Amino acid sequence: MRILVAGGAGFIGSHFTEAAFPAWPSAKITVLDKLTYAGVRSNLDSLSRNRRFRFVKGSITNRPLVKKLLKETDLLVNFAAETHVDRSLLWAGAFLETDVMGTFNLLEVARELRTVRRIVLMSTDEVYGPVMHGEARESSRLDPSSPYSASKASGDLLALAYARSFGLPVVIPRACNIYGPRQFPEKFIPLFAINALLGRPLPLYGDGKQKREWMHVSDAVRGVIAVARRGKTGEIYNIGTADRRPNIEVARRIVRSAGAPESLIHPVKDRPGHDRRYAVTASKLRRAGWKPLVKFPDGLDSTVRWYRDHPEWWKPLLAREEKYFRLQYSGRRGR
Ligand code: NAD
Ligand code: TDX
Repeated sequence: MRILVAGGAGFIGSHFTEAAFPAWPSAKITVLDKLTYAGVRSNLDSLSRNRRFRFVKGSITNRPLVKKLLKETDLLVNFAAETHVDRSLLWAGAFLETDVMGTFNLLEVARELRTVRRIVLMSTDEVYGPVMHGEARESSRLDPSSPYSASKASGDLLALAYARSFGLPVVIPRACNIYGPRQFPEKFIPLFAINALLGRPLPLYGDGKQKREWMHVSDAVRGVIAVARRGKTGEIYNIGTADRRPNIEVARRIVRSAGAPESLIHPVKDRPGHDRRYAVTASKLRRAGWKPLVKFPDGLDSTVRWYRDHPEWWKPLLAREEKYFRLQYSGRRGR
Protein backbone atom coordinates (compact mmCIF):
# COMPACT_ATOMS: atom_id res chain seq x y z
CA MET A 1 0.00 0.00 0.00
CA ARG A 2 1.40 3.40 -1.01
CA ILE A 3 -0.37 6.54 0.15
CA LEU A 4 0.13 10.10 -1.11
CA VAL A 5 -1.12 12.80 1.27
CA ALA A 6 -1.22 16.17 -0.47
CA GLY A 7 -1.29 19.14 1.89
CA GLY A 8 0.04 16.95 4.71
CA ALA A 9 2.04 19.75 6.37
CA GLY A 10 -1.12 21.72 7.17
CA PHE A 11 -3.50 21.40 10.11
CA ILE A 12 -5.77 18.46 9.23
CA GLY A 13 -3.29 16.88 6.80
CA SER A 14 -0.59 16.54 9.47
CA HIS A 15 -3.00 14.92 11.95
CA PHE A 16 -4.25 12.62 9.19
CA THR A 17 -0.69 11.60 8.24
CA GLU A 18 0.19 10.74 11.84
CA ALA A 19 -2.99 8.65 12.15
CA ALA A 20 -2.44 6.95 8.78
CA PHE A 21 0.64 5.03 9.99
CA PRO A 22 -1.25 2.91 12.54
CA ALA A 23 -4.37 2.83 10.31
CA TRP A 24 -2.42 1.30 7.39
CA PRO A 25 0.37 -0.52 9.30
CA SER A 26 2.50 -1.51 6.32
CA ALA A 27 1.86 1.48 4.05
CA LYS A 28 4.54 3.78 2.71
CA ILE A 29 3.34 7.35 3.06
CA THR A 30 4.51 10.36 1.06
CA VAL A 31 3.47 13.90 1.92
CA LEU A 32 3.41 16.38 -0.98
CA ASP A 33 3.13 19.98 0.24
CA LYS A 34 3.96 23.34 -1.29
CA LEU A 35 4.65 24.82 2.16
CA THR A 36 2.62 27.96 1.58
CA TYR A 37 2.24 30.35 4.54
CA ALA A 38 -0.09 27.70 6.05
CA GLY A 39 2.24 24.73 5.63
CA VAL A 40 4.50 24.07 8.61
CA ARG A 41 7.21 21.47 8.03
CA SER A 42 7.66 20.87 11.77
CA ASN A 43 4.03 19.67 11.96
CA LEU A 44 5.45 16.37 10.68
CA ASP A 45 8.45 16.21 13.04
CA SER A 46 7.03 13.22 14.93
CA LEU A 47 7.50 11.18 11.72
CA SER A 48 11.04 12.24 10.86
CA ARG A 49 12.58 8.91 11.98
CA ASN A 50 9.87 6.75 10.43
CA ARG A 51 11.32 4.76 7.52
CA ARG A 52 7.90 4.46 5.89
CA PHE A 53 7.61 8.26 5.63
CA ARG A 54 8.84 10.68 2.97
CA PHE A 55 8.30 14.42 2.45
CA VAL A 56 8.28 16.07 -0.98
CA LYS A 57 8.05 19.83 -1.33
CA GLY A 58 5.94 20.80 -4.35
CA SER A 59 2.56 21.87 -5.67
CA ILE A 60 -0.46 19.79 -6.69
CA THR A 61 -0.56 22.05 -9.77
CA ASN A 62 2.84 20.71 -10.98
CA ARG A 63 1.83 18.17 -13.64
CA PRO A 64 5.18 16.29 -14.06
CA LEU A 65 5.73 16.05 -10.29
CA VAL A 66 2.18 14.85 -9.62
CA LYS A 67 2.55 12.30 -12.43
CA LYS A 68 5.78 10.95 -10.98
CA LEU A 69 4.24 10.61 -7.51
CA LEU A 70 0.88 9.19 -8.60
CA LYS A 71 2.64 6.46 -10.62
CA GLU A 72 3.64 5.01 -7.27
CA THR A 73 0.38 5.67 -5.38
CA ASP A 74 -2.54 3.39 -4.48
CA LEU A 75 -4.44 5.85 -2.27
CA LEU A 76 -4.41 9.62 -2.81
CA VAL A 77 -5.79 11.85 -0.04
CA ASN A 78 -5.89 15.54 -0.87
CA PHE A 79 -5.89 18.21 1.83
CA ALA A 80 -3.88 20.72 -0.23
CA ALA A 81 -5.91 23.91 -0.54
CA GLU A 82 -6.08 27.58 0.21
CA THR A 83 -8.41 27.47 3.20
CA HIS A 84 -9.09 30.82 4.84
CA VAL A 85 -12.34 32.59 3.89
CA ASP A 86 -11.03 36.07 4.85
CA ARG A 87 -7.98 35.67 2.61
CA SER A 88 -10.21 34.57 -0.27
CA LEU A 89 -11.97 37.94 0.04
CA LEU A 90 -8.58 39.66 -0.37
CA TRP A 91 -6.84 37.41 -2.91
CA ALA A 92 -9.18 34.99 -4.72
CA GLY A 93 -6.66 34.02 -7.43
CA ALA A 94 -4.64 31.64 -5.26
CA PHE A 95 -7.88 29.81 -4.34
CA LEU A 96 -8.79 29.19 -7.97
CA GLU A 97 -5.22 28.16 -8.71
CA THR A 98 -4.99 25.47 -6.01
CA ASP A 99 -8.56 24.51 -5.09
CA VAL A 100 -9.82 24.35 -8.69
CA MET A 101 -6.81 23.93 -11.01
CA GLY A 102 -4.85 21.85 -8.47
CA THR A 103 -7.81 19.49 -8.09
CA PHE A 104 -8.18 19.38 -11.89
CA ASN A 105 -4.49 18.47 -12.20
CA LEU A 106 -4.80 15.58 -9.71
CA LEU A 107 -7.87 14.28 -11.55
CA GLU A 108 -6.31 14.58 -15.01
CA VAL A 109 -3.13 12.75 -14.02
CA ALA A 110 -5.12 10.02 -12.25
CA ARG A 111 -7.31 9.62 -15.34
CA GLU A 112 -4.27 9.31 -17.57
CA LEU A 113 -2.48 6.78 -15.33
CA ARG A 114 -5.52 4.72 -14.23
CA THR A 115 -3.43 3.18 -11.45
CA VAL A 116 -4.64 5.05 -8.35
CA ARG A 117 -7.21 2.83 -6.64
CA ARG A 118 -8.87 5.46 -4.44
CA ILE A 119 -8.92 9.27 -4.53
CA VAL A 120 -10.16 11.10 -1.42
CA LEU A 121 -10.69 14.83 -1.96
CA MET A 122 -11.28 16.69 1.29
CA SER A 123 -14.11 19.21 1.12
CA THR A 124 -16.20 21.40 3.37
CA ASP A 125 -19.77 22.07 4.50
CA GLU A 126 -19.26 25.68 3.34
CA VAL A 127 -20.18 24.58 -0.20
CA TYR A 128 -23.84 24.36 0.95
CA GLY A 129 -23.80 28.04 1.91
CA PRO A 130 -25.91 29.25 4.85
CA VAL A 131 -28.30 26.58 6.18
CA MET A 132 -30.86 28.67 8.05
CA HIS A 133 -33.08 25.71 9.07
CA GLY A 134 -32.54 21.97 9.38
CA GLU A 135 -29.41 20.26 8.08
CA ALA A 136 -27.67 19.96 4.71
CA ARG A 137 -27.59 16.47 3.22
CA GLU A 138 -25.07 15.31 0.62
CA SER A 139 -27.72 15.93 -2.06
CA SER A 140 -28.46 19.51 -0.91
CA ARG A 141 -28.04 22.39 -3.35
CA LEU A 142 -24.59 23.99 -3.56
CA ASP A 143 -24.80 27.69 -2.70
CA PRO A 144 -21.29 28.97 -1.91
CA SER A 145 -20.92 32.52 -0.53
CA SER A 146 -17.16 33.20 -0.67
CA PRO A 147 -14.46 32.75 -3.31
CA TYR A 148 -13.08 30.03 -0.98
CA SER A 149 -16.30 28.01 -0.88
CA ALA A 150 -16.99 28.62 -4.58
CA SER A 151 -13.54 27.21 -5.40
CA LYS A 152 -14.10 24.17 -3.17
CA ALA A 153 -17.54 23.58 -4.76
CA SER A 154 -15.94 23.79 -8.22
CA GLY A 155 -13.33 21.20 -7.24
CA ASP A 156 -16.08 18.92 -5.90
CA LEU A 157 -18.14 19.21 -9.10
CA LEU A 158 -15.14 18.46 -11.30
CA ALA A 159 -14.29 15.40 -9.20
CA LEU A 160 -17.87 14.08 -9.37
CA ALA A 161 -17.86 14.60 -13.15
CA TYR A 162 -14.60 12.63 -13.43
CA ALA A 163 -16.12 9.80 -11.39
CA ARG A 164 -19.22 9.71 -13.62
CA SER A 165 -17.55 10.25 -17.00
CA PHE A 166 -14.34 8.31 -16.53
CA GLY A 167 -15.07 5.98 -13.62
CA LEU A 168 -12.36 7.58 -11.48
CA PRO A 169 -12.52 6.14 -7.93
CA VAL A 170 -13.24 9.47 -6.24
CA VAL A 171 -14.87 9.99 -2.81
CA ILE A 172 -15.56 13.37 -1.18
CA PRO A 173 -15.71 13.94 2.59
CA ARG A 174 -17.43 17.25 3.45
CA ALA A 175 -16.60 18.30 6.99
CA CYS A 176 -17.97 20.93 9.34
CA ASN A 177 -15.65 23.39 11.18
CA ILE A 178 -12.63 21.57 12.59
CA TYR A 179 -10.47 22.70 15.53
CA GLY A 180 -7.53 21.37 17.54
CA PRO A 181 -3.76 21.68 17.97
CA ARG A 182 -1.68 23.08 15.07
CA GLN A 183 -4.53 24.98 13.41
CA PHE A 184 -3.12 28.09 11.75
CA PRO A 185 -3.59 31.14 14.01
CA GLU A 186 -5.68 33.00 11.40
CA LYS A 187 -8.71 30.77 12.14
CA PHE A 188 -11.31 31.67 14.80
CA ILE A 189 -10.50 29.29 17.67
CA PRO A 190 -6.67 29.51 17.56
CA LEU A 191 -6.73 33.28 16.94
CA PHE A 192 -9.09 33.87 19.88
CA ALA A 193 -7.17 31.46 22.14
CA ILE A 194 -3.84 33.16 21.39
CA ASN A 195 -5.26 36.68 21.79
CA ALA A 196 -6.88 35.68 25.10
CA LEU A 197 -3.57 34.23 26.33
CA LEU A 198 -1.75 37.43 25.29
CA GLY A 199 -4.45 39.70 26.78
CA ARG A 200 -5.24 41.19 23.35
CA PRO A 201 -8.74 42.00 21.99
CA LEU A 202 -10.74 39.16 20.38
CA PRO A 203 -12.23 40.54 17.12
CA LEU A 204 -15.75 39.08 16.98
CA TYR A 205 -17.34 39.66 13.56
CA GLY A 206 -20.79 41.33 13.53
CA ASP A 207 -23.26 40.35 16.25
CA GLY A 208 -21.46 37.05 17.02
CA LYS A 209 -24.70 35.10 16.60
CA GLN A 210 -23.46 33.18 13.55
CA LYS A 211 -23.53 29.43 14.23
CA ARG A 212 -20.83 26.94 13.35
CA GLU A 213 -20.82 23.16 13.79
CA TRP A 214 -17.60 22.17 15.58
CA MET A 215 -15.60 18.93 15.40
CA HIS A 216 -12.27 18.00 16.98
CA VAL A 217 -9.54 17.20 14.45
CA SER A 218 -9.14 13.63 15.80
CA ASP A 219 -12.79 12.90 14.96
CA ALA A 220 -12.37 14.51 11.53
CA VAL A 221 -9.34 12.34 10.79
CA ARG A 222 -11.21 9.17 11.82
CA GLY A 223 -14.02 10.31 9.53
CA VAL A 224 -11.69 10.76 6.54
CA ILE A 225 -10.16 7.32 7.20
CA ALA A 226 -13.68 5.81 7.29
CA VAL A 227 -14.53 7.49 3.97
CA ALA A 228 -11.24 6.29 2.42
CA ARG A 229 -11.96 2.71 3.51
CA ARG A 230 -15.71 2.37 3.18
CA GLY A 231 -16.87 5.18 0.89
CA LYS A 232 -18.48 4.27 -2.44
CA THR A 233 -16.96 5.66 -5.64
CA GLY A 234 -18.53 8.91 -6.82
CA GLU A 235 -20.17 9.59 -3.44
CA ILE A 236 -20.08 12.45 -0.96
CA TYR A 237 -19.98 11.91 2.82
CA ASN A 238 -20.79 14.70 5.26
CA ILE A 239 -18.71 14.56 8.46
CA GLY A 240 -20.28 16.48 11.33
CA THR A 241 -21.15 16.44 15.01
CA ALA A 242 -24.52 18.28 15.10
CA ASP A 243 -22.89 20.38 17.87
CA ARG A 244 -23.69 23.92 16.69
CA ARG A 245 -22.90 27.01 18.72
CA PRO A 246 -22.99 30.76 18.19
CA ASN A 247 -19.55 32.36 17.90
CA ILE A 248 -20.17 34.55 20.94
CA GLU A 249 -20.62 31.44 23.11
CA VAL A 250 -17.40 29.92 21.78
CA ALA A 251 -15.55 33.20 22.40
CA ARG A 252 -16.80 33.26 26.02
CA ARG A 253 -15.69 29.67 26.56
CA ILE A 254 -12.24 30.49 25.14
CA VAL A 255 -11.63 33.45 27.46
CA ARG A 256 -12.82 31.39 30.44
CA SER A 257 -10.55 28.53 29.47
CA ALA A 258 -7.58 30.90 29.03
CA GLY A 259 -8.28 32.62 32.37
CA ALA A 260 -8.86 35.98 30.62
CA PRO A 261 -11.66 38.55 31.16
CA GLU A 262 -14.75 38.63 28.90
CA SER A 263 -14.11 42.33 28.33
CA LEU A 264 -11.45 41.25 25.78
CA ILE A 265 -14.24 40.24 23.36
CA HIS A 266 -14.60 43.15 20.91
CA PRO A 267 -17.36 43.24 18.29
CA VAL A 268 -15.89 44.45 14.98
CA LYS A 269 -17.12 45.03 11.42
CA ASP A 270 -18.68 41.88 9.95
CA ARG A 271 -17.16 39.63 7.26
CA PRO A 272 -18.79 40.40 3.88
CA GLY A 273 -21.09 37.55 2.77
CA HIS A 274 -20.80 36.00 6.25
CA ASP A 275 -22.85 32.77 6.40
CA ARG A 276 -25.20 32.84 9.43
CA ARG A 277 -25.40 29.14 10.09
CA TYR A 278 -23.85 25.85 9.01
CA ALA A 279 -25.43 22.48 9.76
CA VAL A 280 -24.89 19.07 8.18
CA THR A 281 -26.33 15.65 8.79
CA ALA A 282 -23.64 12.98 8.92
CA SER A 283 -26.12 10.10 9.07
CA LYS A 284 -24.68 8.52 5.90
CA LEU A 285 -21.20 8.15 7.43
CA ARG A 286 -22.70 7.17 10.80
CA ARG A 287 -24.46 4.29 9.03
CA ALA A 288 -20.99 3.23 7.82
CA GLY A 289 -19.87 2.97 11.47
CA TRP A 290 -18.27 6.37 12.22
CA LYS A 291 -19.25 8.68 15.06
CA PRO A 292 -17.53 11.64 16.75
CA LEU A 293 -16.05 10.97 20.20
CA VAL A 294 -14.76 14.32 21.55
CA LYS A 295 -17.21 16.59 23.41
CA PHE A 296 -16.79 20.22 22.41
CA PRO A 297 -16.12 21.68 25.92
CA ASP A 298 -13.37 19.05 26.52
CA GLY A 299 -11.84 19.47 23.06
CA LEU A 300 -11.89 23.26 23.37
CA ASP A 301 -10.22 23.24 26.82
CA SER A 302 -7.47 20.87 25.65
CA THR A 303 -6.95 22.98 22.51
CA VAL A 304 -6.58 26.22 24.50
CA ARG A 305 -4.12 24.35 26.76
CA TRP A 306 -2.13 23.23 23.71
CA TYR A 307 -1.78 26.85 22.48
CA ARG A 308 -0.79 27.96 26.00
CA ASP A 309 1.91 25.24 26.12
CA HIS A 310 3.26 25.72 22.57
CA PRO A 311 4.10 29.40 22.00
CA GLU A 312 7.21 28.23 20.12
CA TRP A 313 4.82 26.85 17.45
CA TRP A 314 2.62 29.94 16.92
CA LYS A 315 4.84 32.91 17.79
CA PRO A 316 6.98 32.69 14.62
CA LEU A 317 3.83 32.26 12.49
CA LEU A 318 2.21 35.39 13.97
CA ALA A 319 5.39 37.37 13.38
CA ARG A 320 5.71 36.15 9.78
CA GLU A 321 2.06 36.96 9.00
CA GLU A 322 2.04 40.35 10.71
CA LYS A 323 1.22 42.13 7.45
CA TYR A 324 -1.85 39.96 6.88
CA PHE A 325 -3.17 40.55 10.40
CA ARG A 326 -2.71 44.29 10.04
CA LEU A 327 -4.51 44.35 6.69
CA GLN A 328 -7.35 42.13 7.93
CA TYR A 329 -8.01 43.76 11.30
CA SER A 330 -6.65 47.30 11.49
CA GLY A 331 -9.58 49.05 9.78
CA ARG A 332 -12.22 46.94 11.55
CA ARG A 333 -12.61 48.49 15.00
CA GLY A 334 -16.22 48.71 16.24
CA ARG A 335 -19.13 47.33 14.25
P1 NAD B 1 -4.38 24.39 6.13
O1 NAD B 1 -4.48 25.73 5.50
O2 NAD B 1 -3.96 24.26 7.54
O3 NAD B 1 -3.39 23.47 5.26
C1 NAD B 1 -3.36 23.46 3.86
C2 NAD B 1 -2.06 22.80 3.43
O4 NAD B 1 -2.05 22.72 1.99
C3 NAD B 1 -0.81 23.57 3.82
O5 NAD B 1 0.16 22.70 4.35
C4 NAD B 1 -0.33 24.18 2.52
O6 NAD B 1 1.07 24.39 2.46
C5 NAD B 1 -0.78 23.14 1.52
N1 NAD B 1 -0.96 23.66 0.15
C6 NAD B 1 -1.62 24.78 -0.23
N2 NAD B 1 -1.57 24.92 -1.57
C7 NAD B 1 -0.88 23.84 -2.05
C8 NAD B 1 -0.53 23.40 -3.34
N3 NAD B 1 -0.84 24.10 -4.44
N4 NAD B 1 0.15 22.23 -3.47
C9 NAD B 1 0.50 21.52 -2.36
N5 NAD B 1 0.21 21.90 -1.11
C10 NAD B 1 -0.49 23.04 -0.95
O7 NAD B 1 -5.81 23.72 5.89
P2 NAD B 1 -6.66 22.67 6.74
O8 NAD B 1 -7.52 23.42 7.68
O9 NAD B 1 -5.80 21.58 7.23
O10 NAD B 1 -7.63 22.12 5.59
C11 NAD B 1 -7.29 20.99 4.82
C12 NAD B 1 -8.43 20.65 3.90
O11 NAD B 1 -9.62 20.41 4.66
C13 NAD B 1 -8.79 21.74 2.90
O12 NAD B 1 -9.17 21.12 1.68
C14 NAD B 1 -10.00 22.44 3.51
O13 NAD B 1 -10.81 23.01 2.51
C15 NAD B 1 -10.68 21.26 4.18
N6 NAD B 1 -11.55 21.58 5.33
C16 NAD B 1 -11.08 22.30 6.40
C17 NAD B 1 -11.91 22.55 7.48
C18 NAD B 1 -11.45 23.32 8.69
O14 NAD B 1 -12.28 23.68 9.53
N7 NAD B 1 -10.17 23.57 8.88
C19 NAD B 1 -13.23 22.07 7.47
C20 NAD B 1 -13.67 21.35 6.37
C21 NAD B 1 -12.82 21.11 5.32
O1 TDX C 1 -11.41 37.04 13.58
C1 TDX C 1 -12.42 36.34 13.41
N1 TDX C 1 -13.60 36.71 14.00
C2 TDX C 1 -14.75 36.00 13.85
O2 TDX C 1 -15.79 36.37 14.42
C3 TDX C 1 -12.41 35.14 12.59
C4 TDX C 1 -11.14 34.70 11.90
C5 TDX C 1 -13.59 34.45 12.45
N2 TDX C 1 -14.73 34.85 13.04
C6 TDX C 1 -15.98 34.09 12.82
C7 TDX C 1 -16.32 33.84 11.37
C8 TDX C 1 -17.02 32.50 11.40
O3 TDX C 1 -18.40 32.70 11.67
O4 TDX C 1 -15.78 32.79 13.38
C9 TDX C 1 -16.38 31.77 12.57
C10 TDX C 1 -15.30 30.79 12.15
O5 TDX C 1 -14.42 31.48 11.29
P1 TDX C 1 -13.19 30.75 10.53
O6 TDX C 1 -12.31 30.10 11.54
O7 TDX C 1 -12.59 31.73 9.59
O8 TDX C 1 -13.94 29.56 9.79
P2 TDX C 1 -15.07 29.53 8.67
O9 TDX C 1 -15.18 30.79 7.93
O10 TDX C 1 -16.32 29.01 9.34
O11 TDX C 1 -14.43 28.40 7.72
C11 TDX C 1 -13.79 27.25 8.31
O12 TDX C 1 -14.59 26.12 8.29
C12 TDX C 1 -14.77 25.45 7.09
C13 TDX C 1 -12.43 26.94 7.68
O13 TDX C 1 -11.63 28.09 7.70
C14 TDX C 1 -12.59 26.38 6.32
O14 TDX C 1 -11.32 25.99 5.79
C15 TDX C 1 -13.47 25.19 6.37
O15 TDX C 1 -13.75 24.74 5.09
